[in-house]
Amino acid sequence: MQPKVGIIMGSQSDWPTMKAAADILDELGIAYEAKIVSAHRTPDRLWDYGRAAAGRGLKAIIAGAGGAAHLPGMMASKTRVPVIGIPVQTKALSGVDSLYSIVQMPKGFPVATMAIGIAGAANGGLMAAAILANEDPALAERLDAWRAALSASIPDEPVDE
Ligand code: RP5
Repeated sequence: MQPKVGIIMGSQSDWPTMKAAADILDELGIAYEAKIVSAHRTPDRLWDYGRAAAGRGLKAIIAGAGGAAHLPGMMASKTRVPVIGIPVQTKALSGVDSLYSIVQMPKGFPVATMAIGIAGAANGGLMAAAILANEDPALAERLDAWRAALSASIPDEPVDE
């Protein structure tokens, strides 16, 4: 199936985080691809990916990186496909470095920045699903059902554990 969402990350070491986005897309039946595209180590790959993204039919790109996390912003500069940024949690600065690198985009090239780490990656998958659901009624129903199931799983009262 032609991928509708691109999941890209700066390194193999980002995959345990970014897999949370892939898991959500799997749950919702959304076709995606996952690629290692580093702003620093493979800049030509980044450029080629961004140049081709819209023409290949990608509707959203979920881009995760850690530390000096330039990947989401550089990708946003290269394509009009919406870029969702995932700040990967780092050892040195706990991902605050990643967050600041991704969120502080100059006017003109937005990156929809999620929370640091796995929760942010999962929300990135949900954000991509919401973007696609605007034009896909069947997906909209699946997303509504997913959200309703999450709400239903929350107990009314706490228990001693
Ligand atoms: C970034 O540097 C990557 O996104 C990763 O989060 C971080 C560390 O990469 P590795 O040294 O683990 O490959 O470019």
